[in-house]
Amino acid sequence: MTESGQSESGKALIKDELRRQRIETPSWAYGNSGTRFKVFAQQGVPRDPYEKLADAAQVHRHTGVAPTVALHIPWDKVDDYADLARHASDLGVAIGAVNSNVFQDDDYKLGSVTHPDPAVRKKALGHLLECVDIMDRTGSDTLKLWFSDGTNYPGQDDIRARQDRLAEALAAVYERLGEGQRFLLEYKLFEPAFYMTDLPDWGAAYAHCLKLGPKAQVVVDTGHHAPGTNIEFIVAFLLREGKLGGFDFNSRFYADDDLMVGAADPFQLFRIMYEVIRGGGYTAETAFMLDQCHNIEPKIPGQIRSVMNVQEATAKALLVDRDALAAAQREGDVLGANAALMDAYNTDVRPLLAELREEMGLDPDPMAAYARSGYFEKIAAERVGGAQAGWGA
Ligand code: RM4
Ligand code: MN
Repeated sequence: MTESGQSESGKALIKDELRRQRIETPSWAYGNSGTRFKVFAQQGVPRDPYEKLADAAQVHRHTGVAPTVALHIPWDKVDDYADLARHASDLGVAIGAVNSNVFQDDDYKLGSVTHPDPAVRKKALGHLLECVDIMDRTGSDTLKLWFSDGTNYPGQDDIRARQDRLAEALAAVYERLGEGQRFLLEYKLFEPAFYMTDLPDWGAAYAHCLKLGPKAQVVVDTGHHAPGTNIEFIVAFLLREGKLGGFDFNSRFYADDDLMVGAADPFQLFRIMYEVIRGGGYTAETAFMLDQCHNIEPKIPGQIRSVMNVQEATAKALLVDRDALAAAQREGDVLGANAALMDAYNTDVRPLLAELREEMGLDPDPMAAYARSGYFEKIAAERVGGAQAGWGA
């Protein structure tokens, strides 16, 4: 492709792959967010799920590859979900994964589905099942389960009993899934629990999913690991086992920073995308979702930039000369193999993506096109009054 030699037909194939990529944006990225110190309100922020979908539609309009929007319940609770789905479709998008939320209620102080009190566990399970009802009504095929469950102090609760309670709840949700529906189980090392988390890593999530069956898969949130974790290994492993359901993309410098994907470590994102492609995971089965918050930067452009970052990493991963890489690996040519990866990574794929966007009838520069569109000025003027949406609200 590279100006350095990729054939025109090779380039066309890469563009075809990029054209069919789908990246899901999260409804919560459009609302106000912040740290535990301060939420900085922004102008024009949506007041309800309908307005969030309208903002998400702008991201799709300018990138052409972001046609679905993840919901978070109860943040996106509405009276009529079929109506919300229709609204999405009128805007040219659709409802994606339904994210459950059993972490923002006083009852969940000591856990949700792992809580020592059966009444709290019942309430949490009720919410998860309600999320499947919402999937039925919106046509969503994916439920994303993240639990903040864990303990802060040694001895606080019984680690093993909590695993039993977790397994019981997961089995009940699995049972409730309909034809063509699945759940993605998310893990996270720590936070909000600081001593022990009930689903701290991919191994624990994998073991629970394996027991349940094919409708249970693991989702890798790139911000949920210890520093230095080799995430691409996890990706390769899970794909090989048929258990990688998708990604919550974001990037982090320290903890679960939820910054724009590809901002902190674009090389890591490239390595992940390479393993996805290598492992046959570049299909609709593997959900590429963003799970981000834009605390200080404008939100719609933050999402557009993130989508572009995923596209750039994907394009570079598609550029890897797999034959040359395999030959070098066979021959034990360490430097040659490393060079095959690095040549692709160091290629400037922006011209290729600009060309692709023009072929798709889009502006080659989505950031500039959005800025010129006047959408921000319009929402800033229109969305006055009412309560702005936010992840805490
Ligand atoms: C969690 C986790 C979930 C997301 C919430 C907002 O840390 O990443 O996927 O729904 O944050
Ligand atoms: Mn996540």
